[in-house]
Amino acid sequence: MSSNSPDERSLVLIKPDAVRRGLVGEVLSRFERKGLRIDAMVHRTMDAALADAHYAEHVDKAFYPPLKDFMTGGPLVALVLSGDQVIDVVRGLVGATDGRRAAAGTIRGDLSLSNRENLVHASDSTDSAKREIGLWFPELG
Ligand code: FUP
Repeated sequence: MSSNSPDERSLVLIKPDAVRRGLVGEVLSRFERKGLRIDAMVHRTMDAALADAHYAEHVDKAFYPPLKDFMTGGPLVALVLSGDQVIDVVRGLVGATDGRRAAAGTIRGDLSLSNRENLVHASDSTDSAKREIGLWFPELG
């Protein structure tokens, strides 16, 4: 990346469990205090088609039907974060997938006790980020 390239972007979802538990501010503040920028943000409910597209790599897995029910079962907050190495930085802040195993100090490690209701989604690569931002915020494409 050249010095005048724009910073990297990540697509983040503050999942329905976080909204239900009143943790949106807690999660957002961790990203803001780290120094990341919020480029876009929307409160919405994921429908079935968006769930299938967003989780394309998981649709055939046994855990997908309950995951889809959870993710479409209430409003969430979708955002685009930007900053230096934002994809890896956010994955570090979020922690391992299973909240029971995630390290203390991470969002999941501090606030989730579940492998499904784990509060946050964050893009895992630049290709995923591009694809996911296209799904959630096509106007940013
Ligand atoms: P992550 O990138 O950490 O969000 O994890 P994955 O892409 O591996 O999984 C996506 C989501 O599927 C997780 F956030 C939660 C859900 N999941 C389950 O419900 N059960 C599993 O065994 C694994 C993942």
